[in-house]
Amino acid sequence: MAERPARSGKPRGNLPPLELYVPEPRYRPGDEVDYSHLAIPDAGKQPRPDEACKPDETWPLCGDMIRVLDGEHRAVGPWDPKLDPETLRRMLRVMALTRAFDDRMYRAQRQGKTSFYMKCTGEEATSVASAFALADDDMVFPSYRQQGILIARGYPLIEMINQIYSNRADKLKGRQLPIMYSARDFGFFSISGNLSTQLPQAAGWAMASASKGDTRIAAGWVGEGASAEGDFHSALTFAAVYNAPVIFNLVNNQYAISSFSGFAGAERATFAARAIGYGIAGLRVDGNDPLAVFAAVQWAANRARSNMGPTLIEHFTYRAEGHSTSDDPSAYRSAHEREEWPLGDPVMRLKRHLIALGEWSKETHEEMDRDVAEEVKAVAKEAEKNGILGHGLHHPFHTMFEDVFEDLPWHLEEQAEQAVRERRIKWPDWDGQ
Ligand SMILES: Cc1ncc(C[n+]2csc(CCOP(=O)(O)OP(=O)(O)O)c2C)c(N)n1
Repeated sequence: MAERPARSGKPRGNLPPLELYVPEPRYRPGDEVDYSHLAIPDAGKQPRPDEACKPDETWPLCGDMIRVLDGEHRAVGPWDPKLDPETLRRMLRVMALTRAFDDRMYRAQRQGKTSFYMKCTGEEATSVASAFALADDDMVFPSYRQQGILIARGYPLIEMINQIYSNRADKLKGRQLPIMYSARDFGFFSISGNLSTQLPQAAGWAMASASKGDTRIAAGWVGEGASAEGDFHSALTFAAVYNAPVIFNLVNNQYAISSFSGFAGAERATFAARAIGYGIAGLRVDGNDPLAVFAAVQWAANRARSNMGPTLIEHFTYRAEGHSTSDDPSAYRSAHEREEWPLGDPVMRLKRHLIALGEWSKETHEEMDRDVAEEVKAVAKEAEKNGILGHGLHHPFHTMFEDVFEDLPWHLEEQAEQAVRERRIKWPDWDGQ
């Protein structure tokens, strides 16, 4: 019989002591940045399998990177979605508007008009181009960095700003953290701050859609950090088992607040590669190439809509700014990362493509930038008339007890009773429930 291990915790014989590996980011503040270790394939070289292919036929695309825009700003290869110039210009405008919106709201936070904001700078393509590839009534389960989807779907900017200011006109009555929008009529599920909940919800909604014989599909978004949550894995399992018509978008922007992607497993395998273990299709796409993002999401949408099942798409991108207004990335990463990022900027890449096509110019671009900045400024001023942070309570205090339960549960009734009794709140018609 084999000898039982000693209990002392000391190394036995010549066995090496066990060790843990702790990932270490390549660059810290002040470091020079060299991204030559990243394999960035040439645009146009990735094969485009049939949308009805077996999941494991997508395996090569889980390690490769789908790219359409080449170094000369031309659209090349089998993934070129061949969008007409008008659609390209609309896409560019929505991305520019999203960026202008982010810039204005970031400043508004610094001016004390709201407590919180999160930008998606550099990642606009992952939401805007995706939204362009989906049908407007497909249901989306976004995370907090997909404001571009709402903007692409034409949701009024003023509603977004009212929500950010938690003011009188905020449809969510100040009950959600700023930027946690909810827009049922736009097929935009309420944003939850709890990471990764989006994916099981998207899988569940897609299963319901299929079981009702509907034609709408679902799409969810998570960051690479959030993919380390159990919910991510439950969602992929359910979707695989029931062949749910759903797209899982994993936005790998390299960071989860201050944790680099290595802590979510990026050093071991690509995030797209996880798809194959679940038996679903996987694609890895240059997330800063709007045409590649559009093409990948369109592929996955066609696949889901024709009952060929779910797809996991890894959007390889870079979070160009801080995690949120509460974050200072200069404390944990090199400032050179942004300028050295080898995949460029999605807005600039689409701009240059349109110019290369002869469908755009430097001047029209500058004019558009002025227009979108003016548009956001005017809407923000309008929204301010409904109030901003610090202008008192915009919703009567007692509304905190309303709208959640049809009948107030006993413990909340007790709290409401106490609040009224102690005159801490004014509740004009209170007579107990
Ligand atoms: C379940 C859960 N755990 C932790 C947090 C705190 N938190 C908020 S955002 C964030 C980072 C998420 O990073 P990632 O998923 O990569 O998305 P990104 O912010 O980069 O878009 C963390 C840890 C949370 N909101 N929910």
